[in-house]
Amino acid sequence: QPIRFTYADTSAGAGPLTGGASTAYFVTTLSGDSTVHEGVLGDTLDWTALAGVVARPTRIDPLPVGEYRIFIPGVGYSHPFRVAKQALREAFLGSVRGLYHQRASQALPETHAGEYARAAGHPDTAVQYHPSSGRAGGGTLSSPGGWYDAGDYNKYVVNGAFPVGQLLALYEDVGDPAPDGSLNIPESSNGKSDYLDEIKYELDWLLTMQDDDGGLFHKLTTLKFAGMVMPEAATKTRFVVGKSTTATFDFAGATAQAARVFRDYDPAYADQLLAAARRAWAWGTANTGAFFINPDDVSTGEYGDGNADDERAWAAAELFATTGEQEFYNDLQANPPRVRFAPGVGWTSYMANLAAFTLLRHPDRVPQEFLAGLREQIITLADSLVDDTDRTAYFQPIDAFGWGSNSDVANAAMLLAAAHRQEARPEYVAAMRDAMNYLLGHNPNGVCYLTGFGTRSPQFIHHRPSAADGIDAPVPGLLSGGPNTAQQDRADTKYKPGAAPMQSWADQTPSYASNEICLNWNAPFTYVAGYLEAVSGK
Ligand code: G3I
Ligand code: 9MR
Repeated sequence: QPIRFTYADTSAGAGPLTGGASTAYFVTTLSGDSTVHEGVLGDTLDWTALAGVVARPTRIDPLPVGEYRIFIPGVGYSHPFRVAKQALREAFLGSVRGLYHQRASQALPETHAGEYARAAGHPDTAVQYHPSSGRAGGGTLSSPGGWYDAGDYNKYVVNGAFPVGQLLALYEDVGDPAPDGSLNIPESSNGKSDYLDEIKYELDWLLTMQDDDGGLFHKLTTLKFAGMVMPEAATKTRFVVGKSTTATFDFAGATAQAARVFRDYDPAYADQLLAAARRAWAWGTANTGAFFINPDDVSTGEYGDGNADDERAWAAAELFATTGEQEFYNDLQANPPRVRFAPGVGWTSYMANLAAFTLLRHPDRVPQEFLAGLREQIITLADSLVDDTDRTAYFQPIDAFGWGSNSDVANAAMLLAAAHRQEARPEYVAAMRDAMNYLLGHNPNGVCYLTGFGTRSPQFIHHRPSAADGIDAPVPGLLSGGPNTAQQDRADTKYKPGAAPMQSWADQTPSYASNEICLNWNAPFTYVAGYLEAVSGK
């Protein structure tokens, strides 16, 4: 297996180097006692260039496994960095364990959660129906479990189903990335994949959110966001709110895909998932315009989207890949997935990409001309992303930084992986690594955005348990949203004045617009880390 550089965790504080001429740099052992490589920086004498030199794996010969630093005379030493086989394995597992820490309705014992052990919160066994659900007065809903969406304690069907789809995509693309025993979760040693065990925790909850008519309630939430308290202390009344076309199609997509993936794990469960997906599909196609908007008395996450074409395409793609039935293919022809990458616009359009990934994954089922069109869309987009990583500072693929920009970086890398599965060109993997390096520290904030990993990582994420648990370090394995030029939280957050777009990030608890964590940001990170691990050495 070749050994590659990863995570050149350079310090943002170092500032530009001065001087006009080329400068020597040295890669040293951790102690600085011996030099294992030396080279010369180019004319652009700043940390961008320096980090670029070390992060581009092709530029210098691989070093033996170990820990190193970079030394520049007159500047000093970089943070230590590691050269390792399976360099991403721990971060990958950590990001999945991050989901375990998000479990609602369950106590996390010390055996699994270590110092982050906590009491159960939000039993959600008797949730009120909000009038917007169409079921007011009809008793209560039992809807326990699932993962908290983010730094808040609410549970949203759209943003539960979508990340489940991204996580299942990894399982389908590389095989089980976290077999039994690898995650130290309560289900470890039940003889089944830990990865699927963890995903099932969310699927089980999603299943409870399906109404008798097949439609999906949009979310389970308090009326307002809770204070920054531990789960068990956040006891305001929870409501089932809304019923929407987007939630329903997303649910159909995730459950139809899960029906395929969970077939070997538990055939009866797979049958249940598929039946639920079919009922959701029927409701969605009969109710195409039920777009969710927060009712006046509800101010929690909206996950609104006035266009369900991509959700519908995703649902149809999964149902078709699972069943092969013509009805779903006909729908795809009428509403083909439009592969899209739009950093800064948010997550709303990425379901179409999941549709395309799935159809390309099942070429035996899908007619060739349909596949050819999808393949071309993905290759064209991936090629432009490769160009972008060459052009942009820090070799990351985006040039607009909105809410959750780190997930845009990871979603770009998912597209690169999809292209790589079509044509195994090394530049796709190289660009994926660049994206991963950016997330793990090769960025102008000099920070590894995954909590608990790297030399410097966020300490003050907008995450209620992390803020309230009395432990200095945040819950590990959670990806900070990342730089966001819109700074919607600027009233509560002190951003660096004049920060460049890529620096528009604040490691401050109140910064919900740059430093929250979220399921649909962790999931593509998990995918990319898992994919890179799987192809490393191949
Ligand atoms: O699309 C526009 C873009 O055209 C414009 O240039 C830009 C500049 O203002 O704004 C873009 O829209 C923003 C969108 O995110 C995409 O970045 C909205 O202003 C912004 O309000 C929106 O933020 C969403 C946020 O909820 C607030 O509703 C995020 O996408 C979404 O990820 C986030 O999700 C929250 C849940 O509601 C609650 N749970 C936590 C979760 C993560 O913060
Ligand atoms: O804390 C909330 C966070 O979990 C949400 O993702 C975010 C989405 O808008 O909103 C946060 O709540 C803030 C609210 O929107 C505006 N006032 C400050 C709140 C945080 O203290």
